[in-house]
Amino acid sequence: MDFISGFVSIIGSPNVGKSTLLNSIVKEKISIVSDKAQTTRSTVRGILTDETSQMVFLDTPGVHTPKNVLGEHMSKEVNDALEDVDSILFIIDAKRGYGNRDKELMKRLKKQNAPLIVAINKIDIIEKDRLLSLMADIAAEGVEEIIPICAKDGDGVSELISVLKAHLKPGVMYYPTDMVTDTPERIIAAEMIREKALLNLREEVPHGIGVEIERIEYDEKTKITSVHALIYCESAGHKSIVIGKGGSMLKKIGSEARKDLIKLFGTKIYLEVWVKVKENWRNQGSIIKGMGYE
Ligand SMILES: Nc1nc2c(ncn2[C@@H]2O[C@H](COP(=O)(O)OP(=O)(O)OP(=O)(O)O)[C@@H](O)[C@H]2O)c(=O)[nH]1
Ligand SMILES: [Mg+2]
Repeated sequence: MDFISGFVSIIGSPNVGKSTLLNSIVKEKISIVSDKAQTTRSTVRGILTDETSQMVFLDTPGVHTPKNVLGEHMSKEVNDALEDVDSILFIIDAKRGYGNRDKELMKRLKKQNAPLIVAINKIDIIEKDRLLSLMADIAAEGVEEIIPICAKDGDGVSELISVLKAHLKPGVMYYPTDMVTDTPERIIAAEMIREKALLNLREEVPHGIGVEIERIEYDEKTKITSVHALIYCESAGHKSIVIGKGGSMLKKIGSEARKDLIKLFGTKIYLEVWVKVKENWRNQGSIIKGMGYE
């Protein structure tokens, strides 16, 4: 049998569980997840390889109307991910239902020249009747493959992978067999710190957070990896919230991030985080690029 391979774009509104699904597919945490909308800012590739096939999943930013240069970058990431893919996986949040934004997106995705598969996520928090009526609404759009899933627990994920596999064509192996993502460690480390900031901060503060890794150094003698990071925020007021009373918030973000970094690097971690104010940085191309969003 010929080796089969292909690219699958994971597309959907913000917060529907695209990144949770990617992590569940590759069984590793490569894309950050939070309860805030617009968590993912650049496409993350997840690679699933077995003896006969390779699938490259593209976890894209949630589709929304851009309000700044960073938002425009995110929209471009979505557009790029729709070019030259072998199938499109449209994720709908079962709890939120099939709303206007999803209907608009459906129109756009149906026009693409690739098979469209819909996964209804978060079925753990809705009633069966509601799921059935949601499936009927989507079937009425002419979509043939609709798969209910719970990305968080992994329910339905292997069925979904089988459906997507059926759309692969004979092709090359794009990445080495043991590779799970092509995101550099430096970027994953920055994202892990940003995730902890997103999880701990509220209202408009998290949206204005950016993380840059200044240096990563490994010391052979002590076997400690030192990670030097900068958290950018948009005002002095936000900075004092990020630091917290007596440094408590920054300490919490740092200690939660350190746990993920230990897993990522497989060593002990010394983490140093500084907070800097950069007003309006989400409209400054050079800073956005410095954070790896390009
Ligand atoms: N109950 C439930 N919650 C889920 C499920 N999948 C994801 N979530 C939650 O939904 C929220 C958003 O998840 P993400 O994976 O960050 O969503 P996303 O679509 O990548 O979001 P953006 O990157 O902002 O577009 C998080 O709080 C997840 O824990 C699920 O199957 N069930
Ligand atoms: Mg995401």
